[in-house]
Amino acid sequence: MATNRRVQTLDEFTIQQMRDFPNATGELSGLLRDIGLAAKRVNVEVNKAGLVDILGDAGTMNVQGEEVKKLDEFANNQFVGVLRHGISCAGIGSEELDDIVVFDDEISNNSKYVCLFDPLDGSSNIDVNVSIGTIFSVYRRVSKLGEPATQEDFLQPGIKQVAAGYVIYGSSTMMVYATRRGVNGFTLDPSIGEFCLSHPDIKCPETGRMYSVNHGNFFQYEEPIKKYITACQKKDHTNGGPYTQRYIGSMVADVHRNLIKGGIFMYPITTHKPKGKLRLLYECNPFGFIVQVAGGKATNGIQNILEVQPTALHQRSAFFVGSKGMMDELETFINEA
Ligand code: AHM
Repeated sequence: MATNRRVQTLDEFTIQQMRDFPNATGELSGLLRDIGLAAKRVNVEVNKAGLVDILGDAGTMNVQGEEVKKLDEFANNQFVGVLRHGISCAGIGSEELDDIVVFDDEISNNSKYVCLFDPLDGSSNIDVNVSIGTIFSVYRRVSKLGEPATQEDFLQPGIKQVAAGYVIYGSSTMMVYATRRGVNGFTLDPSIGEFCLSHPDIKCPETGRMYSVNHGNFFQYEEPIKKYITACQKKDHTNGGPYTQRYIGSMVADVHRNLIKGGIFMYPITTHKPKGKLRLLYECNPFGFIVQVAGGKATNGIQNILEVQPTALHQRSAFFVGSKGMMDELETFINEA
């Protein structure tokens, strides 16, 4: 079979990017490679999730007599494991763990970066075969090199991210990551077990026609949000008809679709969740960074999400993210109020 296009793998791509910076140490490329490796391992298990009934429920023994781990626990262990054994990461924060984990050894203490991640977001969707994902975020340490990483390294505003990305375990498995230079998407080619560049230089469409929000919470939202959602529904044929509502309840899948096709994703505060549901460090900041690098916008309803100074690892936040035009529209409703 003749191929007329040279496929570029994730490793080749990150190394090529590194070559543009003669002083680069390759640590970031190494970190992204480690994340890609953990993602491939998680992907294998996610693909087997439908077999859980025949292989054994989480927490039970499977037919081989091995204990079946919950997938989110498995995913967490994979990411912690590869980053601990790699040479590019001084410590991690995970949505699954109460505290940061500092890799206090000579090599890790000399690593420039720390990494925050949600190892398996939307995991309640696994049982019904809906796409789920991993979200990650990379910061340059502010603590002294040569010493163990500290909490301060993790509590930096999102604007300080060096890179952020996500892996979507969907109809195909993709890794999308952003640095300040751009957003690029890689699809896993199962025949060679490599992520291959499939979506170079992703740009979020200037505007879109899809809004993603949990409609069941409508009556719990604040007035400007209710008004904006109603306006999305009331658009008539003179302005292209009503917007389409799309909400899977798996943020990685919802934001990925809106990033590619244009749209807005909202998780506002509700009367039951007055601080919001999503986590600032593990969910909002990485997506805020990716979408803004791609030309979109992301806020907590008041300010750019990336400017919020975090005060706690598991801090929650309201979150609005998407195409610039739709975010501007939403802001007019918020500002009027
Ligand atoms: P999780 O951390 O329990 O998986 O929750 C995060 C998920 C997001 O992926 C998704 O956008 C949101 O929760 C859906 O919440 P809701 O069911 O309240 O609409």
